[in-house]
Amino acid sequence: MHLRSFTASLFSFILINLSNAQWNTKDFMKREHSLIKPYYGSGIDIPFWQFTGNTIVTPNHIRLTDDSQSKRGALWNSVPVSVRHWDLQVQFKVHGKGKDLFGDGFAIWYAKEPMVDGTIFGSKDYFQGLAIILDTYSNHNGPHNHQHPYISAMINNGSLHYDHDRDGTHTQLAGCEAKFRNMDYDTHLSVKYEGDVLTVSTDIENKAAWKECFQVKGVKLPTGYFVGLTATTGDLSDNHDIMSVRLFELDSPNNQIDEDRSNIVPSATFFEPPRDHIEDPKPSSLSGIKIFLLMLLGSIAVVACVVIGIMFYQKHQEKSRKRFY
Ligand SMILES: *[C@@H]1O[C@H](CO)[C@@H](O)[C@H](O)[C@H]1NC(C)=O
Ligand SMILES: [Ca+2]
Repeated sequence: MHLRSFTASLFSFILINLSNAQWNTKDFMKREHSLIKPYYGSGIDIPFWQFTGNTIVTPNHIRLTDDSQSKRGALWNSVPVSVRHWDLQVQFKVHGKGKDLFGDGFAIWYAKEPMVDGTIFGSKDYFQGLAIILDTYSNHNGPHNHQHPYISAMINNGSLHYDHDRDGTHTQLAGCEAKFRNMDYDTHLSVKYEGDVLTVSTDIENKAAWKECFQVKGVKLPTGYFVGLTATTGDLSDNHDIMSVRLFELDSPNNQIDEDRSNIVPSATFFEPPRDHIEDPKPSSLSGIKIFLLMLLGSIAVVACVVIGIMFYQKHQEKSRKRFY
């Protein structure tokens, strides 16, 4: 064990015992990737962070969009993350006037290119990296396998397009429903990347505890990407507020020596089966046997009709004859 991690373990052991068994990771927090109150340093800049679009900084939150139409805001960390294993914890608040109609949502990024305007909740499509999307509005016109708001993860090496019409479901790794909107209390999300395992958890029920949303293994992300938060409104709107961002460095699992990840391409081994491929009606779904049986039934019906018709006609003819003679 390294001296540093030994000291860290010892320190956390003491902290756990001192603070009444409450896990306190403050000492692993990477200040250069975190955003906590007060946001401003000595000047008008937020140290380590850049923002753009309609983003507004107030003493209590950073508002990516307000509750009005066609807004777009972004907040990006200006220092690339060199830490290999991390836990990114975001305290946020999504709220607005809308009771049934609101949108569009926001995204948490670990991406190669920060501060690039685009169509995926305020950042670029065909991105490289990881997107955690908190989608509050269902753009899909058909039946849904899930409710909104919906949290999902997407890994991209620059080749995949996020399809809003299907709410990104055919490129997502995994997702979960999460009712995080219009809460009176604080809502939190954790994106943990440890080993090659991505775990997204929420704390949206005011229980001060993480609840797993999903976990995906086989996720490979390079070091040196940027943390970002972006949001958009369209015809529908919401306030998308960020209260704090904290990035904690985690020890490597099993204390292994980590391979160099600075030059790899983002990839994921497991994808969810695309929803729409299941729903789309298949024109050739009638098997041969079924078609044969249907045709057989049809011909029996036709024959029966003809036979009944002939019988009816003969009866009629007989009747006519009787009447004549
Ligand atoms: C990028 O991802 C796509 C789709 O997952 C895959 O087909 C392609 O081979 C990947 N390209 C690279 C360079 O990894
Ligand atoms: Ca959507």
